Amino acid sequence: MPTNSRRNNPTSDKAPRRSVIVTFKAKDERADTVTDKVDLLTQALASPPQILDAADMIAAAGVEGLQRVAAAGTDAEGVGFDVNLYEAPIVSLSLTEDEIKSLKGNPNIAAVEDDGLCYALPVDALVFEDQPSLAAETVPQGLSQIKAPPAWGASRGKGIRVAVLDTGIDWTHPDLAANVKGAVSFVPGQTAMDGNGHGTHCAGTIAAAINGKGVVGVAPEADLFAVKVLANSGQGNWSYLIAGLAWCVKNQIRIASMSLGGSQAPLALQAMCEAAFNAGVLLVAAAGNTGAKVGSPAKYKQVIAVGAIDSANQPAGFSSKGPEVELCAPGVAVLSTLPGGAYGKLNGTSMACPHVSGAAALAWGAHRFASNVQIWNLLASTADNLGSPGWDPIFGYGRVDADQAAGALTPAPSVPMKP
Ligand SMILES: [Ca+2]
Ligand SMILES: [Ca+2]
Repeated sequence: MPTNSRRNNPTSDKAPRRSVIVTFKAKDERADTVTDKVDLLTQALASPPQILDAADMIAAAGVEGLQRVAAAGTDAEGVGFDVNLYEAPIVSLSLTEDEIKSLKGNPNIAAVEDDGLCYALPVDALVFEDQPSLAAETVPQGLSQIKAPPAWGASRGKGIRVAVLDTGIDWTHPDLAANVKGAVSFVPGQTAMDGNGHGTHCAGTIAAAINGKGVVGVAPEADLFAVKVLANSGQGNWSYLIAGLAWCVKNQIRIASMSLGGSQAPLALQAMCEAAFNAGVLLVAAAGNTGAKVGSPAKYKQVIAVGAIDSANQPAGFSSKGPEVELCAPGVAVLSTLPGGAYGKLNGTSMACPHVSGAAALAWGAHRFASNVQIWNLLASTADNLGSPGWDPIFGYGRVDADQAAGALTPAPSVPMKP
């Protein structure tokens, strides 16, 4: 069980509840500048909410720990999360209409927004042909395309902490067991074990190990953390993602890989992304699979929006485009790991995103004292241009180039994040 279960009183009334995200004013701007925000909520509500401190959720470590602690997850429906960051004073919880109405008039509170759903972003079913060898390492085509293998002399991303905010990771997979260093679930009632396949696939693209069999990831010695914010169904609440990002900030995660998105995100998510970015986390997200507008969180300036290309460097038809696109990477027929020791190919900007996360881990492994902004500048300034010269709304600054990003001298030229 996570620690710091600050309120544990089951709600007793039967009025219908819905999940909301409450953003408090900055502490010095509140009517009550002293009381903790969870205590303010408790005072304002008839029935005390059950709130967990997002950052204090304990990640399991080691194989035994993963099996023991991650198996717990959060056990209750209706549990909320407290984000204790100055820039993002956010609490998510389930409330009745009367409670929502009363909080909207509370002088300590900036906004009460409806929670909503975000989604994993693969576009279709699995393909199981072209299984990798059990006797030799298979380098997926996309890795060659972004020039990851030539970078491995300089960096394999050793020890760089990468969080996969997704459906979990199968940490028993032979290609992932060595690199999954922790797992935590923000999905009530579900453990961080991947019951979907999406998170395990993304994790393999980032850091499948060099172990003489199966596949290899872009940064084969990076440390992976399964931060489960999507249920096994492939969808999750925005509040889980906000809590997962708060956990990343407090747990020294360098790169947050978000192969997920949606269209109606609360403003609290943007505040959380800004806070995480300002705290030094590099945020990478799938642009979206609608072929139209870039979704959230990719569209935020502080988040790298990654579009998808095929093996011939043509844009994938499903890849969302627009002024927010920052980089592109392979996202068609991407071979990676699947639960149960399996392998398969998936399509989607979900698959493009982890190529960039892995390249960022390689760059950080070669430039260990760089900031997230400097890593972004390395990735953007060395990207291989595709399409029209310079930035464009389909490929962004171009296809990520892991070899150049890891090998380039710092400081790299400053490149504006979009839009
Ligand atoms: Ca392998
Ligand atoms: Ca962006």
